[in-house]
Amino acid sequence: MKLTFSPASPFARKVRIAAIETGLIDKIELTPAAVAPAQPNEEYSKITPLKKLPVLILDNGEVLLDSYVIVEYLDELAGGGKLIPTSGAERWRVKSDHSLTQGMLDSMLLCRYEGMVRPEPLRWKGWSDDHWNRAWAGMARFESKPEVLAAPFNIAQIGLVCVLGYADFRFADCGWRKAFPKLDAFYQKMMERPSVKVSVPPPA
Ligand SMILES: N[C@@H](CCC(=O)N[C@@H](CS)C(=O)NCC(=O)O)C(=O)O
Repeated sequence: MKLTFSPASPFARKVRIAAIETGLIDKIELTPAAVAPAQPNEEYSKITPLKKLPVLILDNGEVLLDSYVIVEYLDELAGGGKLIPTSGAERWRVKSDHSLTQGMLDSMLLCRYEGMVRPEPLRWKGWSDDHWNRAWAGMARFESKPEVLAAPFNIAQIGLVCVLGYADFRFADCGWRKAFPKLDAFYQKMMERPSVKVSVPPPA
């Protein structure tokens, strides 16, 4: 299998961590891809009309998108229940928390594009502030849920690791560690896992 990949992408990082944790990383070739808003990439658009990474290209040529689906696929391929509880209330709690981290990453990425990619005269501060506030409110939600931070290792925690790592990477001055000490402790603990440590985005 091939995973379209950039070390800067928090979504690709999530899949990489999930692949390591499920023992499938050796079956996956990380294929570098570069995509950005307002930059056409016809070759890549043939792989996915959304022109986003990551996608997983299966050995039979089928293409799975997006990171939310890919990690579910890997979990099933590894026998199920490794990162996502297989049934019951906990399954839906973990999936919902995973969705929350997904939305936080979407908002943070929009802030990044708005603040650093969009030409300055076209920027809309109220809009990016709104998106930043969503990500921040998501962090506050997780800070108030110690049971989520202490649960058996799961995909929502991986998503949260990617949120916090992306905050360090692109919004280094945002002050999340001070504002959210439980998330800070959580991140430090997660960094003890080789999968998390090896996938920290390189300095920009
Ligand atoms: N929902 C997608 C989001 C993927 C995404 O936004 N990827 C970014 C890179 S981190 C991207 O491809 N951006 C290019 C663009 O939006 O033009 C997923 O979970 O995989």
